[in-house]
Amino acid sequence: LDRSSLPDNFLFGVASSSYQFEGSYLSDGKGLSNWDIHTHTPGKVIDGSNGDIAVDQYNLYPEDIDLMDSLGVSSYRFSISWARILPKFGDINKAGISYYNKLIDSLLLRGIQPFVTLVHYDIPQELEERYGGWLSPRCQEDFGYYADICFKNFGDRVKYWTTFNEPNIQAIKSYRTAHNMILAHATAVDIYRAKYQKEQGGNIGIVLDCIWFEQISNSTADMLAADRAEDFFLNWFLDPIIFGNYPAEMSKILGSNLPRFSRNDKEKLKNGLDFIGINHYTSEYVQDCIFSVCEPGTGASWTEGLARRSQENDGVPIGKPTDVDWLHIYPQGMEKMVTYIKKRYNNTPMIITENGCGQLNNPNLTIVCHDIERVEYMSAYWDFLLLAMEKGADVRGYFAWSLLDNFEWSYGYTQRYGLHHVDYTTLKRTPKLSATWFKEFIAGYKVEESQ
Ligand code: GCO
Repeated sequence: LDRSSLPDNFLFGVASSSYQFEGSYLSDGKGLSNWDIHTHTPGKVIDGSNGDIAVDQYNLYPEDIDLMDSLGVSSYRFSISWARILPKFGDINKAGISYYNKLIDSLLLRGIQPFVTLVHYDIPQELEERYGGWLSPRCQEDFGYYADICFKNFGDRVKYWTTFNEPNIQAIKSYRTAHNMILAHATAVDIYRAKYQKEQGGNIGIVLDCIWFEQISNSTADMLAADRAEDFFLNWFLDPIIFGNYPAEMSKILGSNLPRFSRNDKEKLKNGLDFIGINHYTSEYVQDCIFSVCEPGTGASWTEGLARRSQENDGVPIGKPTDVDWLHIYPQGMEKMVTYIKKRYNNTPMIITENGCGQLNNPNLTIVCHDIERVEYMSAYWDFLLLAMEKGADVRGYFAWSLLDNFEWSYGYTQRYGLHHVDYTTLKRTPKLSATWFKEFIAGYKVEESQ
């Protein structure tokens, strides 16, 4: 590893999200979120579980901050629960504001920068019921209203904001949803820039799921297909937010199935972020495919953009398989992904907002805590991240997913991503080998910096 390539003030962090961590889903005036309703619907989560308690960070945050302090991280990425701040539309819940104030102040006391996501999937159920959530353009104004409250109450201390976590996953089946989210992002960024940014001196960005698409052969057709796959997955969001419109190839293929931005929208959208948040875990192969097989316009499906995505080539997986079906260890993808984004978006500052590896549940604590695979994963991905940075990529931070094992959406508690093990009966946290590794890794950099 070449440690000299890291900039000053590089953020070393761990990441989390409100629904996956907080629990206390009815405490202190919180309203119900769409995820509260979703997980309480039978059949939606494979082990029938939910985030009612999750890992109880709402109550145990002081202990979790001790763990972060012991790791030596300089930042904590968490999301705010919109339904905790605005349980009923229009009315601010003071207890919700006060919870995040306590969390932020306790982090800062230990020298840990809060890095805040406004929406990490969970939104008030009320918005779903009133107009279908992100399916309606009405969400843009409501999101702006919520974002404004957050900037106003927390922005004196929060210097890193992101509007959405992985909207490209959330909107995967709907161009209309994506369109509304892109404009909602721009609405929040406008408010931040006009009212708060100068005085508060922070940065605002968005977090996308970034799968590296590797062309399956050297042919030009497959090369172009891999480009199209990225257009239909990542550039779908980043092009409008940075350049003011959807990727040209995407508009060409989808025609009138793709919503349009007005001239005003385009002006509002351009240069709409200060940094790009990259969640990178895995890579896939892409092969050119023909129209009749692909049925474009039906939503961002596995073969969209006339590009067939797969995890293997002739039966050989793209990287070492893990316990998680969609996650293969292909660390080269980190360098390729970062270099691709650097080139396409003129080296806009980038932050790795998530990187990590899942393990299946195992009742044996010793086995789960001896997570050699996660250590190998992180250290290999770091090698390739450093390579990209040595070649000039402007990467300003790295967050491991996650601080703790937690509620993994439709997989419930069957998959563990934590640097610390959580016993879901006692809620006891136990460091895994990867926690020790990350701590030593960060410490190595600190020693270097002070020499
Ligand atoms: C996501 C979220 C995380 C996940 C993590 C592991 O990617 O859906 O950002 O909440 O838990 O990525 O799958």
